This record gives sequence, C-alpha cells and structure tokens, in this order.
Amino acid sequence: MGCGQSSSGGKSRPSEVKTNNVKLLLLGSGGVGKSTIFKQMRILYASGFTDQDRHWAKGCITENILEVLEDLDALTEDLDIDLLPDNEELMDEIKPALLEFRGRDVNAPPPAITVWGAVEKLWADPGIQKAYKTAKSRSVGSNSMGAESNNLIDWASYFLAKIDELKQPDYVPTDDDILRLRRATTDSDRIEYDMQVKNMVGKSSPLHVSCTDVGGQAHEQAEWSKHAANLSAILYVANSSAYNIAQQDGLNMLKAQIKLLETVCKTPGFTEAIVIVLLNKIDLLEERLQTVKVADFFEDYDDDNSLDSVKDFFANKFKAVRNDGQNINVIETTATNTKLMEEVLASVGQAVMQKTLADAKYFG
Ligand SMILES: Nc1nc2c(ncn2[C@@H]2O[C@H](COP(=O)(O)OP(=O)(O)OP(=O)(O)O)[C@@H](O)[C@H]2O)c(=O)[nH]1
Ligand SMILES: [Mg+2]
Repeated sequence: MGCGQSSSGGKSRPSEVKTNNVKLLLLGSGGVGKSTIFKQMRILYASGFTDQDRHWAKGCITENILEVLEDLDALTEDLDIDLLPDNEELMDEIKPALLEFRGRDVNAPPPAITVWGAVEKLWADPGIQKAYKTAKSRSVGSNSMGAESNNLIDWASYFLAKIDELKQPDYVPTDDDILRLRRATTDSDRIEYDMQVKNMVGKSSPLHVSCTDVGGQAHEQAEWSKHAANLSAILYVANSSAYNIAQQDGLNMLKAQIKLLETVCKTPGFTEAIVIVLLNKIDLLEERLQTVKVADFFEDYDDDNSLDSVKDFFANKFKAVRNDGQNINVIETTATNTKLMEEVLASVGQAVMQKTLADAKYFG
C-alpha cells in the first residue's frame, strides 16, 4: 500500500484523500523528542531494531558518556569546583579516547575503549557530582553546559548509573537504552506501518501510516517544507520541561518552541495540515516543578506550580497559536515510555483519521 496519494495542482482536496492512508511529519526544535517518538513507532508497529541499529546505539551511548564527562569537567572549572587530587588528570586520559572514538565507522561494532576505569572514577568524584547537580537544576546554560548539553544532562544519570553493564564487551543496548541515547538527526528518516484504529462508531478500521522524522536544529529547519506534499498531520513535539531554560540566543526555550509552531502554521504547504502538539518530557516537567516556579519565567502565569495547572497553561499557549479557525489538539507525552506511547499513537491515529474523514464528508 502506498502513502499520501498526490492530487492535481499540488494541494490535496480532502475529498480525494484516501482516508485509510495518512502521512505524518514530526516537527519541533532540536532535542525535543521527535526521534524518540519515531523509535517508538518502530518498536510498536514495525520490526524494532536490527543488530546494526544496536551496534550504532552502543557507539552513540559510549560517545555520549565521554562527552557528558568532558562537559561536566569543563563546568567544574567554570564553577571553580575542585576534583579529588588523584582525579585531576583523568580527563586527559578520556579526551584522546573521545577524539579517536568520534572517528569510528558508526555502522560497525564500536571499538572497545580502555578508559572505563577513568570514567567510573570521574563520575564518582564529589566535584563532578556537584557540577552535575548544578547543571541539572540551572536555568541558564553556561558556555560549557549550553542548551544542547542540557539534553545530555537529562539522561546522564540513566546511563552513568549502569556503567558496570555498559563496560562489558558483550553489552548490547536494550530498546530502553536506544530510546534514551542522544543523537541529533541530520538526515530525514521515514517509516511506514499499519495499525488498527477505532472509527467514530467504535468499529476498528485499518490505517496505513507514513511518518517522517527530520532534524530540529536551527540549520535543519530550512529542510522541513520539503516534506509538506500531501501531508495529513504535523506532530509538533515540544519539550514542556524547557520552561526555565534560556537558549544560547537568550530566548526562553519553551517560548521559542511556541513561536516556532506559529511560524510552522503559517508556512505555505503546512497551512492545510492537522496540527497535533505532543507536549513531551512530562516526566522531566514533573521533576522540575518541585523546585522551579513557572511564574518566574512566564509572567502571565498566576496559578500554583501543580502539574495539572501548568500542563493546562502550556497547552493553551500552544492552542492559541492558531487563529485561522482550525483547532490544535494537544496531547501530553513522555516519549521514552513505550506503554504510554502506545496509547498516544493510537489516539493520534484515531484523531487524524476522524478529522480526515470528517473533512472528506464536509467537502465531498
Ligand atoms: N526523560 C525524558 N527524556 C526524553 C523524552 N523524550 C525524549 N527524551 C530524550 O531527549 C533526548 C533527545 O531526544 P531526540 O528524540 O533525539 O530529540 P529530537 O527532537 O529528535 O532532536 P533532533 O534530532 O536534534 O531534532 C534523548 O536523549 C531522548 O532519550 C521524555 O519524554 N522524557
Ligand atoms: Mg532527531
């Protein structure tokens, strides 16, 4: 079964759209969780990960660990935090390993590294732990721990807590490990899968989905409109926990994501698509709300710091972006949670199919 049938004149008329065929596009800034959602699609609806994917993932995880220690070491210098005297030279052992490792063939089994001892000692150092806690709670990225590094910080404790397992030569990343690793997307990727969704009268119908994942870093965004043809829906992913983070350009990261959605909605080619906002990283939002007040970053927020009020407030901000009479549906997500994402992706499939059917009836 093909995807996204084209129609005359480039712009698809809803009555001509094959309603059991939908074309989705994952959009959103860098690091918000698009590829994580894409990976969940592979786990839930396709054949999951191959051996080659797992070799790739093993290399990425090792590289991420070496990178995060390099960042944390630099942060100890910025913050004038001392390491234990015996550990001061350890980074000098790790840096050459990282450089060599970066030059590897990413599709082959990654080369063994010999610096696990240094990695373990450095991670256990009270100075590095102090820098880690500071980076995790800080609202403004410093030179060495900028906005992009914040993503590394988000998962660092997950991987660094299992160094014992990772350093084994026969370690093979699990699906959860693959969902947690950080690798910015540079080439778009597409998946096609079939699923069953409930139609308006509660009957199951087959749906064929084609979904494209693109890079979200600023220099990748110029490529987005190339994927606009015959689009059914945009899944706009946002990092809800970024409400207190300043980007390198000084803008608040969540406000910038709301602004970016506004631009997307006005971009020729995207104006006809259904927009679903996936308000992601709810697990991290919940954690951050314990210590960081939303009102300190969003002047118009005057409620308590409870998860429910904050989620509603952010959802309304995204919904208000569109003033052309079209609704924006907002669904909260934690992309790393496969069970939850199964429900979310079922709701997405259902919402897109119902809207497509309703439009076809209206225009038909
Ligand atoms: N804790 C937590 N981490 C998440 C969640 N979603 C994604 N992540 C992590 O955030 C990091 C970035 O996720 P990606 O899916 O690579 O982000 P992306 O939007 O594809 O980024 P680009 O490819 O640069 O545009 C990864 O380490 C993910 O594991 C979430 O809901 N909770
Ligand atoms: Mg990506």
